[in-house]
Amino acid sequence: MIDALDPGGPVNSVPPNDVHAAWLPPEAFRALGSRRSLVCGEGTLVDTVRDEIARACVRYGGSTDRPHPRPDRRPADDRSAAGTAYDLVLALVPAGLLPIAAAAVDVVYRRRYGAGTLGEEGFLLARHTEVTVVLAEAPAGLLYGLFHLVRLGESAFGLTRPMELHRPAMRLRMLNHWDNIDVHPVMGQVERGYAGGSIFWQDGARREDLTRVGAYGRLLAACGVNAVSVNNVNVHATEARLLTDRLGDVAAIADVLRPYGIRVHLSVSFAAPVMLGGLSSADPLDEAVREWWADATKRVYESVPDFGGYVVKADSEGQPGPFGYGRSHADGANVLADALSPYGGVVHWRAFVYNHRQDWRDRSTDRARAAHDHFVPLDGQFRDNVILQVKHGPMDFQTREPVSPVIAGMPGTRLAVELQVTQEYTGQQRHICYLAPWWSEVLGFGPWGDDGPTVAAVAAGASVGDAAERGAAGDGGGLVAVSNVGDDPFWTGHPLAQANLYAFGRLAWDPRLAPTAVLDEWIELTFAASAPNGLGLVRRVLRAIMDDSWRTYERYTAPLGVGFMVHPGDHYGPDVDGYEYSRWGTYHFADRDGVGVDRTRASGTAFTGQFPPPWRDVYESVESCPDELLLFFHHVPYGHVLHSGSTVIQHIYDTHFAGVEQVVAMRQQWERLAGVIDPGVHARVRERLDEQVRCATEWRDQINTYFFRKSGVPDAHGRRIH
Ligand code: GCV
Repeated sequence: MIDALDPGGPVNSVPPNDVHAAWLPPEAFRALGSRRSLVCGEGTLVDTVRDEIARACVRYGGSTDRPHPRPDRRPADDRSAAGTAYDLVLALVPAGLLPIAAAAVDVVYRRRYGAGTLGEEGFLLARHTEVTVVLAEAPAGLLYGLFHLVRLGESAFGLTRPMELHRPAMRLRMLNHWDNIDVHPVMGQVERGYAGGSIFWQDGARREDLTRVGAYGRLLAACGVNAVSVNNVNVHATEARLLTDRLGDVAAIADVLRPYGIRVHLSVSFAAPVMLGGLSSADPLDEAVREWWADATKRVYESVPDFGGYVVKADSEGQPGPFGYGRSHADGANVLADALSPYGGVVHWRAFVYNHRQDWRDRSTDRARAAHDHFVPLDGQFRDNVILQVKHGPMDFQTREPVSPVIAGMPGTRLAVELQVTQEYTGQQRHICYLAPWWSEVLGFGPWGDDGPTVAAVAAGASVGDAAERGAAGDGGGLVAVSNVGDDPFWTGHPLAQANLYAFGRLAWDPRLAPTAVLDEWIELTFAASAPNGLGLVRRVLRAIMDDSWRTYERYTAPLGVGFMVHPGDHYGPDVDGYEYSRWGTYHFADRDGVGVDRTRASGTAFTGQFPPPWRDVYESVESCPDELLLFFHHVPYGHVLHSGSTVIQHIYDTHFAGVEQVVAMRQQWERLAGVIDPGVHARVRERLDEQVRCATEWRDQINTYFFRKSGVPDAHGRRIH
């Protein structure tokens, strides 16, 4: 828990005292707060930078100045009014006269990169004549520069530093909240939320006190997120009204997030013209419907001038959509896009459209194919301000899936890739599962092979390598993720799940960052208060526990990419046949001879044909298909020999025994931190690790027993199977 010091001022976004400080404990600001700094520039976000530094200075004895109001009275060198030299200058350029060090860095910047290179969000960091200088051309850049300094700590003030230019690879770095205003009878306050209630809504109303939302905005800015949608994509009756008579709630949230450069977006119902406007239809080609959207959107911008746009789940899992009127998803998305376009807003239109009432006997329908079948024929038909939001895998955030072929299939459409930070299928924040290694694999994947653009480049709308060199994000749809935050004192239920939220923001800013480096950053910031010797131990223990935790989770749950062996409904814990005879299109087809889904062109659903070369052929062939996806693409006998040399059945046994052993080892490692870190954090993680050991054991025993009973093949090592 933090001991917050707040000197007042326009920004009051430190979390309340009973809320964990996450990656911004006061100690993370020690290096900044003990320096003499000058902040040059005007505007809300520059004020935020000033307030952050001022707050740190109150605690750590530094000082912060504004430029002298009369430039002619400015000291001739980099000295404060009190006559002492500045250690740090953060400046918006061009912004009148700059202190000497900053002016010198500015000259080099212009010569080397050219004015305008930093853009809306970039910043430059340099060290000149013992002064650390951060320059930006727009206020958001200065804010991101500030948080970069926080990450660097003392090393920002080391003797020398080469000049660094930072710009985000993705222009849009967005979190979707699946938060309901009313408590939903089945899904609760937050759908798939594992961290308590919503920070925005409570029992049918907006929370009066939005301090927590401000603190959230501050955490998000510090890892690079710049957009948040505030309500569930399943839009129920009360939530639909956020677009009209509850707009004041949206405006109040936007006011609190604005000082941290975060724009608010809204999930809307496609049927809003009927539900809210009293029209008889929501047909996107009906003129009255177009006018209704245009009017409603105009009123949104009157309340929230920097409103980001709409998020839409249409014709999906019971949500209304254009199919109801015989129209295409391009027709549907474009009517909203036209309404938003005069104000610069965007529509995030989700590609998660599939038949959720499938007959399990029907072998001709394959849910994995659905998004590609529906959307690829529409490529080129969407307006420029439509962003098609595609889940990274073709199914639904299973522990292992191939990359969705839609990402390679729509060169004429802006695409955003959707990740899931909330751990719906990855242990629900009761299990430790650091997701950055997985996301990093996805973002670095080349849908056209190793020589083509990566998934990250498609989402960025530019080559990511180029973006780093030239500092130019393209006009891609960016990265979106479902948030894992709630009103839990630790924000994410499991304190270590904070690392996933942090890592999402950092990878959206720079997808090339190594997951281990991001984990280290998070550890250094979050545990900054640990004694210097303690921090080394914390780093060693957390890396031992977290680095490989996604693969550990994969080992003890559904094997070889097959997916959906979870308990139906709540999706927690094992239930091997729970979805086997259901309507959701989620089957593994295990029988006495083998297991897996035949998605080949030769004999199955032909899903492999949705991929461009080389993957269409790599996945098609049982010989070349990667082991970890084998059962996603093929139905194979239990005796099939993997590339690893093991048989499928022996692999299942081995990984499940190993997975549980690894969790037990994680539990032991954690004990090394007793007395080293905050006791509250220690106790919460210990309690969750106990549950992880229990649940992993249950997974192991159910999976192993199920496949032993199906196959009759004993474990080669004679271990206990029930
Ligand atoms: C918000 C999965 C989840 C649903 C979620 C849906 C979606 O099916 O289980 O809770 O609904 O994905 O992404 O829309």
